[in-house]
Amino acid sequence: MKCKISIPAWLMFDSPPMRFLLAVLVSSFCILHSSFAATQRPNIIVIMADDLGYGDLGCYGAKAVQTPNIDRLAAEGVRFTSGYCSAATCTPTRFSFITGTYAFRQKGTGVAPPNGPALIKPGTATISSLLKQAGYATAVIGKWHLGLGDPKPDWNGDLKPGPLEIGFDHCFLLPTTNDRVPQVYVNDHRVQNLDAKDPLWVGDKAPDENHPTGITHRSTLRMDWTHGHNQTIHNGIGRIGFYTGGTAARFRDEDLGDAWIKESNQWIESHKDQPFFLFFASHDIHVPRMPHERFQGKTPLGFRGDAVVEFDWSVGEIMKTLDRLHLAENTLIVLCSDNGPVLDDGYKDGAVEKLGDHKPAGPFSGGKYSVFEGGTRTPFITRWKGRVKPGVSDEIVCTIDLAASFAALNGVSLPENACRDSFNVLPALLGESGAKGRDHLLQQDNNGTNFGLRAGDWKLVRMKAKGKSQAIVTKKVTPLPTSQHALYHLADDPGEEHDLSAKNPEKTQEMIAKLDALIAAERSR
Ligand code: NG6
Ligand code: CA
Repeated sequence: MKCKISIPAWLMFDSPPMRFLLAVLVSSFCILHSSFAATQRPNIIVIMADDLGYGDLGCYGAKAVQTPNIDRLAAEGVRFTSGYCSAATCTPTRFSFITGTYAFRQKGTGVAPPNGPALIKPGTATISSLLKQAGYATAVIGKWHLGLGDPKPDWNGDLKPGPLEIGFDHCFLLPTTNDRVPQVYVNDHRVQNLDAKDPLWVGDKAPDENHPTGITHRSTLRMDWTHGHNQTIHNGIGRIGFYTGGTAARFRDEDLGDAWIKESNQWIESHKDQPFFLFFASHDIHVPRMPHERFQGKTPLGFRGDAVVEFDWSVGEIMKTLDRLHLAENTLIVLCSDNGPVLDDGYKDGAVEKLGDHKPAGPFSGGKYSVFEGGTRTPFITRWKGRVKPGVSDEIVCTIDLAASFAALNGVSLPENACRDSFNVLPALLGESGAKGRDHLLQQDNNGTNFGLRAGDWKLVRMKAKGKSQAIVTKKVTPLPTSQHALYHLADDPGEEHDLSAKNPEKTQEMIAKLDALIAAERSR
């Protein structure tokens, strides 16, 4: 017997009542889905300090300088004890942060000169292009130092390629460093406030023999130099490189911190209704350290400590803006540094004389320029209010991992040949219990001449030249390895003072082989 089921006409799929019901169901699913996605797609702000050491913040043990804002950020988030940048100077760390690829894999990524070309080629998948692809508004505000233009910057024309050609919608920049000429802001493709009648010229040789320099006019300087920094004088301070013109465009060093905050506040406010990614690249605490007058004298450490206070103020201003706009619970902040600390980096600013008991690199050896831990193990804090459980994490995470981790956060898959050394450590960044960070990390100096390799608690140091090439950058005297390779056990010897390679030949060989393989391979992801 056949059973015949008759469906009432209103239940047919193409009937008007059914279409209405389906439409209601689909749209409520979409609303639900998008609010879920919104809570999973936070705004992202990466705050990168310049030359800030592991021991320079209150929450990392500093006593001589107070950093209440960053301490609060740490208390509300995760403070990492093994957070790293990938290189011991600025340009390679920033290169690998943006590209997710170790800088030594591309030649010419050491400290960029004033007229250096754009180091990241348009078309490269970057942390910003990946987030833009995920629907984020993107901006970089502050120090760039990754070159502009090809083959060199056109200071009076369009400065491109630059950030806007690699995934940033907006940039407001200090083009190289504050100690390298020219001292002007770059707003998107142009030098800001440049008067066409007073063109800007930048070069590496004096334009004429009467050009005043830090050598010919040394007695007029308000901050004397100790090495380098004796070419063109601006704001009473000698710089690296030569320039003329662009007078109306020049900034006062004291005003940089305020300029970054003003621009950031405006940009955040005008993008508050969509996911945004801000790379906030402070010039603090790089030389010449010349914080705003209101911060000068705030610490017993001289301008180096006062610049840390200015940096802490900047972080506080960003936190205030997020609170005011009710964005703190929907914003992931990552605070990091581009390399370890240095005291005398070319100017007599009292950093050495006024150091007292302050330990810029905390318990570590070395600092900026060095592949000992002090060169790359730096403050690293994440905060996402309401999402990240506050605490302290010993997991190994690195600025190079942010590209893959943020892509994962947004469900964006990485192109096969992109971000070749960036690992997704998102669960560790979010402080999830049991989440693992990296099992190894390669550390490089400026040009990839010397290397460090951390694997678990073991650390291999490879010096190109025996017993040479480590400047003493903080007052801590670093015992130099007496052979090309040295092996340390970081859990027992965080200061890398006892070379165990002779006692542990097998471990040493294993680490050497791993380092060789990482260097030879084109990728580690
Ligand atoms: C060095 C500079 C140093 C600093 C560094 C780059 C001299 C003697 N030294 O060449 O002052 O500018 O480059 O620093 O000129 S970084 O943080 O941008 O990598
Ligand atoms: Ca730096």
